[in-house]
Amino acid sequence: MITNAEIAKMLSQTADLLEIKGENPFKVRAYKNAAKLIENSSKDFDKLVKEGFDLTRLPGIGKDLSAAIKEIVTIGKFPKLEKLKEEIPQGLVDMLSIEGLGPKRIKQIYDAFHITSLDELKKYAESGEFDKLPGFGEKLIQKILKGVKQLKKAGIRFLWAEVEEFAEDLREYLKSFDGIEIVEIAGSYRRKKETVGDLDILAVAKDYPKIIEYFTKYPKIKEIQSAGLTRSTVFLENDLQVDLRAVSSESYGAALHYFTGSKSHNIEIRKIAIEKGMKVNEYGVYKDNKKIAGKSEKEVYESVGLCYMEPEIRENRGEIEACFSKSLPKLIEIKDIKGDLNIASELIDEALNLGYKYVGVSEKIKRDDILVYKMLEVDVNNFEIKEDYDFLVGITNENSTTENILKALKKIDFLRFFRDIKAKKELNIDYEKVFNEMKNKNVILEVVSRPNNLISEVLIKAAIDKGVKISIVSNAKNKKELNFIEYGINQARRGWAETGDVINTNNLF
Ligand code: DGT
Ligand code: CA
Ligand code: CA
Repeated sequence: MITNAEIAKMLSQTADLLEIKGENPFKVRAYKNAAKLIENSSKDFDKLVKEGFDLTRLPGIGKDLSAAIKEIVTIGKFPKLEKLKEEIPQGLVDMLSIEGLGPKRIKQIYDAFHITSLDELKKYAESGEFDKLPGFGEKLIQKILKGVKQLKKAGIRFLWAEVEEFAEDLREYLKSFDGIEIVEIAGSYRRKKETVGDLDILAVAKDYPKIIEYFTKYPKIKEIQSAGLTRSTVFLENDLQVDLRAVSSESYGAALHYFTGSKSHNIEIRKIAIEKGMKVNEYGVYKDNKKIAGKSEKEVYESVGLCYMEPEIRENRGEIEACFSKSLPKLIEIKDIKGDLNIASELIDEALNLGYKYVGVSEKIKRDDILVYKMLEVDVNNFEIKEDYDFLVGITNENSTTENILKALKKIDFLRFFRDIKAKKELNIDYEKVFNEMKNKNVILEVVSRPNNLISEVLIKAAIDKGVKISIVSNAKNKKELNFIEYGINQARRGWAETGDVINTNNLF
């Protein structure tokens, strides 16, 4: 399912890129108009296409655009746009998101100086070169410089686990403010997303301006970008951006809902409210201009006829439909975990201390107080088994192919997928085929909890939907890393995992 907004965005991006390329202005205009038409239409274009509606009957939609829209709906992306993105230097595409720089000005700058990166853009803007260009005044140049700065910061994302310590320390700091009522960290941090762009903190306090002032005195702040009466943005020592908003307790629930996101979840909720003649914003839920909810999140959801949804699943991936069909998952929790099937052998005593009933290690060890399984790890690309084992764990690496994996699935009991989040590297395989075969052969998906190696929640969900079971493991090499399991659980929750989907929640294993 693709939304009108998403289709419109692809078409308008295509128009921008065509314009930067210097394409025929009529063509550019046609794409822009189509984007506007779709964005403002009350009809669902995804549905229109699927019902076989003849799009050329709409004003301004010719044969080419009709084919383009059909392609977008059918395959979820627009190949022409992908191709344009490949042709046009990334720097120029990035410049489009700078306020004040549209395709015309970007082309103007490119034609004059052949600039293709943000760094060059900054250099030229600072050196006064742009003064020579018609229409480039001091105000615009300052805007461009501010935009470059923001864009560069926006590019940095942190692993959730990397910001945890900072976030929790800051939470404690704010909680110690005199007169504080509530502190909550919303945004992607609350949704436990594997990476976090910035922190969005909400505070309810009797004295608004004073909490802002107190916040800006947090010792780990490197730079204060802004500090107003009710909101402030700062950068911490590690370059992490933090936004703080002071809100009233009357609208706390609405603010928490709004700033927890995700944006696309919020948009869907607002649509549902509108259908019922209501309005939802960060201050509350309104009907006939009267506020009917806002104090708690639960109230916000219920007032528009929806169920409360856990932050981890607020990604517009079917949670709203699941609420309507009463099939929302009851997400797994840390207390459900009964064992950890991937730890270093030296950690068995620690695991016992955690209350685990069984563990998996790489050696054969016999103990009376805890069940110890020998997990033999093999490279799926090529392996021979020469040892005894209890379970065989197939390990993939960057070069593993669908074929390698399908072959290995005949022998292995567990499968671990390669992923390096920071390096943006992951397997390029046919996951659907692999999950189907895992289900057939009863092979368990091993979810490694190392923050940089977490399998994506989308894949966890897809595997579970096929009936594949998962095992959440810490992969701990030392005592501290046994707690990594929390990250794996977060990701599994984002993948809609329930206790029954996770094998190491079971006592009898
Ligand atoms: P991040 O920081 O990139 O990891 O992701 P988020 O989800 O924390 O996003 P952020 O920090 O830009 O905004 C925090 C929340 O505020 C977001 O999840 C939803 C809400 N929000 C921000 N902008 C918009 C918007 O334009 N429309 C709506 N409906 N909600 C928004
Ligand atoms: Ca955020
Ligand atoms: Ca933010």
